[in-house]
Amino acid sequence: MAYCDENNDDEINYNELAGLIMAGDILARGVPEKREIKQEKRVGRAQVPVSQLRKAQKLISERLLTKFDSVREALRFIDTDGSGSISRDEVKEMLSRFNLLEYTDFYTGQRRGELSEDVVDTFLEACEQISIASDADVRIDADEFTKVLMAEDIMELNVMK
Ligand SMILES: [Ca+2]
Ligand SMILES: [Ca+2]
Repeated sequence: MAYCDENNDDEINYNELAGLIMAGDILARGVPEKREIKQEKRVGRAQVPVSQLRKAQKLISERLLTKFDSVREALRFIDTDGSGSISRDEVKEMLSRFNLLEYTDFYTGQRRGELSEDVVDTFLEACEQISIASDADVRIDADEFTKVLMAEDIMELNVMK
């Protein structure tokens, strides 16, 4: 009672009540929301958030599997030097051709492409880890790239720490 009865007449008049309500309002707004910021796990040399790596793998496999009838066909397209394995440059070249790799538009100066260099590097790192795990050879062969493309969740391949 004493809290809102500003003129100490033991009665709360309209102004006093309004003042209290407004003060309450300000108080409510003034209290910062306690929000827990969950730190997302990051992986690879570039320390990319896991969600971005997952997104990259989904995007790349979706794009390839809509453009080509089979993974084999996609691989033939990516393996431009016909070496039977997929190099980093070949993957980047393919992503550029699909406009997936981030780049600056020459005419407008705008950034385009959905995947940053860091994310692509992390994706390639995952491919190489899978490649090494399967035959101790860093070169990514058809079976290994297929494994990456077809993975339901790239993190379940258990290669990125
Ligand atoms: Ca090649
Ligand atoms: Ca290999």
